[in-house]
This record gives sequence, structure tokens and C-alpha cells, in this order.
Amino acid sequence: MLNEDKIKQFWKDGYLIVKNVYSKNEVEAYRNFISKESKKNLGEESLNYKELEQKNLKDVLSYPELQSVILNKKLISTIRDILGDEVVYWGYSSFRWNEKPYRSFHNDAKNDFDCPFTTKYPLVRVGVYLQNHSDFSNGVKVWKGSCHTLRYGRKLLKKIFIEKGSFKYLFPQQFYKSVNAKTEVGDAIIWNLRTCHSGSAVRLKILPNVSFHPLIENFIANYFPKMMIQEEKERAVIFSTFGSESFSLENFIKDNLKHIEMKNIFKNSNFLQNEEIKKISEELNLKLKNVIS
Ligand SMILES: O=C(O)CCC(=O)C(=O)O
Ligand SMILES: [Fe+2]
Repeated sequence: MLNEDKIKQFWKDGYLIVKNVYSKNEVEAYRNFISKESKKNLGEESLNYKELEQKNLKDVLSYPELQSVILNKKLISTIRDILGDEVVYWGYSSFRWNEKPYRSFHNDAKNDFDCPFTTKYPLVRVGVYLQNHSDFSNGVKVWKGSCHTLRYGRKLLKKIFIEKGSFKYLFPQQFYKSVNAKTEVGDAIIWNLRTCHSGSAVRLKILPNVSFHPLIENFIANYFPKMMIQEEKERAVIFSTFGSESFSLENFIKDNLKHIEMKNIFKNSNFLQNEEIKKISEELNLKLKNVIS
């Protein structure tokens, strides 16, 4: 059970690190599987996942070797504590191996027209980083509190100026502090989909705990790579997304279905046909949703 303080902290900061969700053995097994599977499907090189069509990939739950990443009691009950409702999974998940660093300030809320000051966006992303980012580069960076700001594209400009009278809510990069999340092996980090974040965070040898803007990180990585603390191991990460039944979730899924690579993943997935998965999900009170009719 998450205590009230932690739940409040999540909704204030927009993220939370959950310690010791997976054992060292589980993490090793996930790493081995992801490495083999990625090399088989996608080749040996560092990969730019943004450009891949990912024709053969399934969602994470459809790989028997990764089932326990999603069907984890501690993880699902923590998400339930945060969302305060039945947790829904519809197959929006993936894994990455040795990805080409992709650093960019962004959030992942889609078709989100609700006010970020007065509403809680009922969707979260879970990142399971399968190596140490407490002391090494390449983890995730989050802008603390940025879930309460207006990202470009949201239609609430007027509200911002009338109710808040500040630019702070429009330009989270300038006004909010980013932190490099100190995830260790076995941890999961959960962030709200309104929270601004960026991958492949750079830690400097001389200032390991200072978080820089992704543009500066790219500059350092390109021109002064020796200043960086390198990654601990090849980067392996498992991402998954959960929500609670709501208009926001429906809107989000509508956007998922517009993207051919996501639709392919949903079509290839088989978790809805697997009796064992259905049984465990029921025990965990996790609702599996079919989004391909
Ligand atoms: O690569 C990362 O660490 C961040 C990935 C990301 O932006 C996401 O999963 O939404
Ligand atoms: Fe993202």
C-alpha cells in the first residue's frame, strides 16, 4: 500500500520511483530476453526506435518471458493507489534494447483538453530501467511538477492568463526544475502522462547530480563525451501504460489507433486470448481492455 503522503507526492511532482519491484534474477532474465529478441527482430546495431515500423512486435504482456513485468502485484497495487480506481491495460507497451539516445523535452498526454490545474490526468507510464541510473547516465529525466502546466497544443491559453496570470505554466522547461531520476536495478518509475520528461539523461563526471536541458545534453554527448559518466550496461528498458476508465483514456486510445506501428502491436498481441493471463489479471484486479474490434 502506498501511504497518503506518497500518493500526494505523485500528484504534486508528477512521478514516483517505486523501489524493489523486481528481483535481481528477474531483471537479469528480462535483460537476456530483450537482448535476444531485439537482435533477432531488429539487428545488432544501436536502434532508432522512432523510425522502425515494428511490424512483428507484440505488447509486453504477450511475451511469456515478460508477463511478470506487467502482472506484478506491487506494481499494479501501487498504480491502483495512485489512480484510485480499477487499473486498465490495453496493450500500449514496448521494450527497448540499446536504443540510440533520444533526448527531447516532451510529454505524452494525447487529446487532453482538461485543465491541468484542477484535474488529475488518469493515465500513467511505467518505466522499468534494467540497469543502474542512480550512478550512471541514460536514465530518464523528469520536470518536477510539470504535470500542472500547459504544454503547447493544449487549448487553455485563456484560462492560464486569467486564472493564473503567469507564464510559468506555459513554459515548464524554463520555470520548472528537472531531475535525473535515480532508479536502481529492480525499481520502477511511474510518471503521469502530463509530466514532461526526456530519455537518455546525461550525468557529468564533475557534477553527477546536476540535470541539464536535453539540448545541452546532446551538445555534451556530441562534442565532449569524455565529460560524461557512461552508461552502466547496454540500455534495456520496458515501458508500459495504464489508466482508469475515463473520457481521457478513451481519447488517448483513439490517438494510439491512429498510429500504424501501435495498431500493429495491438493486432499482434495475444494477451486477451490467454486464460492464464486473464486469471492472474482478475486476481490483481487489472482490467484487460480490447481496443481492436
Ligand atoms: O527513453 C526514455 O527513457 C523515455 C521514453 C519516453 O519518453 C516514454 O516512454 O514516454
Ligand atoms: Fe515520453
